[in-house]
Amino acid sequence: MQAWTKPEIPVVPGPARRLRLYDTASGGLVEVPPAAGETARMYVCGITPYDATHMGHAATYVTFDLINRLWRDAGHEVHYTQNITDIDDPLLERAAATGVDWKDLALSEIQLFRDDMTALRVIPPQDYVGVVESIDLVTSAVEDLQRAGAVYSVDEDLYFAVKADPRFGEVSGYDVETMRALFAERGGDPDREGKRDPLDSLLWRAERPGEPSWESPFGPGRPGWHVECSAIALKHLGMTFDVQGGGSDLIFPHHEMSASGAQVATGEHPFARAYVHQAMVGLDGEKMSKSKGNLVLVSKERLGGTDPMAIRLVLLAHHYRTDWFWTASDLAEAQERLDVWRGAISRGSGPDGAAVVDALRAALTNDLDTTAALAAVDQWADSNGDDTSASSLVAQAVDALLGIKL
Ligand code: 5CA
Ligand code: ZN
Repeated sequence: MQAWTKPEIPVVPGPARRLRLYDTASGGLVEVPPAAGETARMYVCGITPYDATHMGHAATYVTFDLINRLWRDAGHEVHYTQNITDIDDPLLERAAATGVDWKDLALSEIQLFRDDMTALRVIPPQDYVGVVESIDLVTSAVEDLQRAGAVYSVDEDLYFAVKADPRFGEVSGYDVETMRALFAERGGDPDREGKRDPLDSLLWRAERPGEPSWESPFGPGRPGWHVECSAIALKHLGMTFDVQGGGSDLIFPHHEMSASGAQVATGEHPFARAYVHQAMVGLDGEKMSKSKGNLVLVSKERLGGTDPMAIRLVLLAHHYRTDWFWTASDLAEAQERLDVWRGAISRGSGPDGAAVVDALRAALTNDLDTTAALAAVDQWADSNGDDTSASSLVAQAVDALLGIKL
């Protein structure tokens, strides 16, 4: 699939720093990639295109965009892959409910997502890969799992046996009870008759009347969710890439299962060096979700005249590992901050620019401490000085590192 337009990224002078990120699997900070000069490889779980991008999605893609920007700043080449779950139950359900063809629904929501990402100045992935265009890839991943003895059938459907991976559970670190509850809540089927383990996950769903299906060595059907991300990540990035990313709602089962599937299929470990998760963004006390319908949409805000840079500043004002709720007053504050910053860079001189750039790099490479990064720019904008090159340097750094065009 075609991704979206790449924003311009200025090169910022001065010494860059290496990025450290919190890894859900180990519960600690890791430096990724582990060595200078390496190509940094990242897979971020993309949208299921049945509704428009909300602020939770935007927070997720902006968080991984910061990682991308910090890697580039440190001189790494970046290989970034993102999928689109363009065939899945929620998409078919929404299409049926609204009388729209599921393919048209997906295409229009993907286009809206592209426009939102462009407006938010998110760097596009190098590979933007739909599941529908990856059916052969997914079926060959299922065959790899069959060869590894990790597949069985229930009726005509194929399941991944989680017991085949001795490391199953290492991504989330959850106990079995928690896994079972989350599995039931997030698209799994722990109670289906005939399964060997309640946590075994669907790899291939045999054709059902009225549902789209594709030919495969296992008969007509469609892919299960988790194997699609294992297969796409393995094809484009290979094993042991640097960051597997998404929202914290994907820790279990999705990231646990996709890591396990890849590990069993290849016999290698680990799937990713760091599993990085954006905390949940909510509205009025609840997680924002397409299925609940309590959404603040990026496109609606944009069309209402909100500056996308103010939206991005709201997202950056919250650390990515803390859940938070979208409020109108946060947006007003972000707009005010944007005005102050824009005013400050139009001054002829200001306080030491290089010091702000270093403070920005120090904060962001420390597990994306965006609140400290914004505070450093606030402080610069609030003080006076005689550095005549400060304005252009700060504007460049805020653009390159935070993705905010002043
Ligand atoms: N297609 C799958 C991933 S393979 C999926 O989860 N799609 S999604 O459209 O539901 O979500 C897209 C991305 O936004 C995922 O990374 C998800 O974890 C993240 N996300 C969803 N809701 C929120 C939220 N309320 N806050 C933060 N991130 C969210
Ligand atoms: Zn995924």
